[in-house]
Amino acid sequence: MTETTGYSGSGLVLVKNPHLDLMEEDILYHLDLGTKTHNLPAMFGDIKFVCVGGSPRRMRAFAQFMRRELGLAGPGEDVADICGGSDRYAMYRAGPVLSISHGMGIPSISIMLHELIKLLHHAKCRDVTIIRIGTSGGLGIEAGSVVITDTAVDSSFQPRFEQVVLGDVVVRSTELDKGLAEELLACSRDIPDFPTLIGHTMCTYDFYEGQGRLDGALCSFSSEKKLEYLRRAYDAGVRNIEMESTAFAALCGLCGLKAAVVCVALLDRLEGDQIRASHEVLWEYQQRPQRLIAAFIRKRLGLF
Ligand code: R2B
Ligand code: URA
Repeated sequence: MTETTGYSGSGLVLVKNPHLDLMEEDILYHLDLGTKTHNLPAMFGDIKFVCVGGSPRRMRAFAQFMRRELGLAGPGEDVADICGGSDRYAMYRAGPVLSISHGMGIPSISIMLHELIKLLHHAKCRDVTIIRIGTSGGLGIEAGSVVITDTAVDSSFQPRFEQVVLGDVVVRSTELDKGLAEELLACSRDIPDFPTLIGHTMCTYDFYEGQGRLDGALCSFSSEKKLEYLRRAYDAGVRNIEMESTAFAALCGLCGLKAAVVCVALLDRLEGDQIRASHEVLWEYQQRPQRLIAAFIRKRLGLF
C-alpha cells in the first residue's frame, strides 16, 4: 500500500487521524504538553519555523544563536526548556522559531514528530516550514561540507519509507520540497567559508553495520564489499548518510509541512569509518547547518 503526500490550501497542518476529533483531551506525553493543561494556540500559534536535530544541547545552542540572530537576546538571558517536565526531548523558542531535539534514529524522531505535528495542529499554526539540522557521514565529499537533501532514500537507494501498521507494510514517499532546497542553496552562496551542495541522503536503521562500517561490534563483510556498496550509493546520487531523514520526509510530507534536511558531513565515508576530528572541529562543523538556517530565516523575515 502506498500513501501520497498531503497538501493544505489553508497552510494549516494536516493531521490525518479521525480519532483525534473524538478525544476530549490530547496528552502529548513525551513532550510533557497537553490540550487541557496548556493553552497551545497561545503558546505556539505564531510559530513559523521548526528546527529539529538529534541532540538536546545542540538544539539549545541553536535557540540561543537564533535569539541573537533575530535580535531577541537580552544580556545574560537564558532559554527555558518548554518540555522541562520530560527528559525525552528538549524544546526551546526563539521568536517564531521552535528548536526541538529528536534523539537518534527513526523510532525516536517518529515519536517526537507525531506529537510535534499534533501540537502544531492544536495550536492552529499556519505556513510552517520544518527543517532537520543534523550530522551525517559524507560520501565522496569533503568533511565539513553541508548537504541539503533533495530526496531521502533508504538503504537500497529507494525514495521510500516503510512503516509497519497492524502487521502490514505501508510505503510512504520521501520527497522533500525542491523549491525549499533551492532556496536554502541560494542562501548558502552568502556563506562562502564551507561547501554546500544538494544531493540524496541515505537513511539507515543503524550507525555501524547499517552504514557499512567495519568498526562495529559485529561485521560480516570485507573492506572491498563495503566500498563497493558505498560507491553504488554514490552512483545512485547519495552524498551523505544519516538515520532519520526518510521518516522525517514521509511524516512531514503527509501532514502538509514544507520540509528540508540540512546535514553537515563529519567525515568522508569513502576514506574511513571512525570520526577522528577534535571536539572543537566537530562543534564548528555542527554550527554550519545552523548558520545556513539562520541566514534563511533572516531572509524570510526580511532581516537581511
Ligand atoms: C546522525 O548522527 C547520529 C548518529 O551519530 C544520527 O542521529 C544521525 O542521523
Ligand atoms: N551520523 C551518521 O549517521 N553517520 C555518520 O557517519 C556520521 C554521523
